[in-house]
Amino acid sequence: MKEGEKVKVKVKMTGNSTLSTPLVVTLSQPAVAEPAAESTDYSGVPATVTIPAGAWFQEFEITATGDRILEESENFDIEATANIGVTVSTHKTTLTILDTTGLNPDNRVITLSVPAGKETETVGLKASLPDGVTTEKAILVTLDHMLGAAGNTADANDVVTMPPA
Ligand SMILES: [Ca+2]
Ligand SMILES: [Ca+2]
Repeated sequence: MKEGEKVKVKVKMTGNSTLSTPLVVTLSQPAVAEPAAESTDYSGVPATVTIPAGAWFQEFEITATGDRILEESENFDIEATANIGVTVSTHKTTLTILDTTGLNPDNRVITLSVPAGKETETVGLKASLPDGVTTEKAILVTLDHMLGAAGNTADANDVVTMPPA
């Protein structure tokens, strides 16, 4: 599922024979390995669902949170447990939330800005993501000094410290 999207989840009995009495199914979300979705990344998973008498499934809807956070595609598990007679039946399924923030190339632009500095002044160089976009993991920005490039009228002798490449 993509961020901002809703998906219907069906909790169903194997086979398609209908139930004579309602069946309460407990839903839990066991921890998963990284990259794991946090609880803020999606909503709509109820603690229980009841498959009504005369039916063999029940549905609910999960919404993946739309955000402006650059992150990995993240997983979460839903485990369904029900007591069917004397048997405890368990089934686990994995859902993946696709990070649409990072799929949009406009959100992956790094802008370098540096104020004009007079000789003897120290100026700070800032690398930034587009307005409102944040990242869940650190982004390593590699700098190329481009010494000698056309248009570069200063050279390494004009600065005391160079930003690390
Ligand atoms: Ca996340
Ligand atoms: Ca995102």
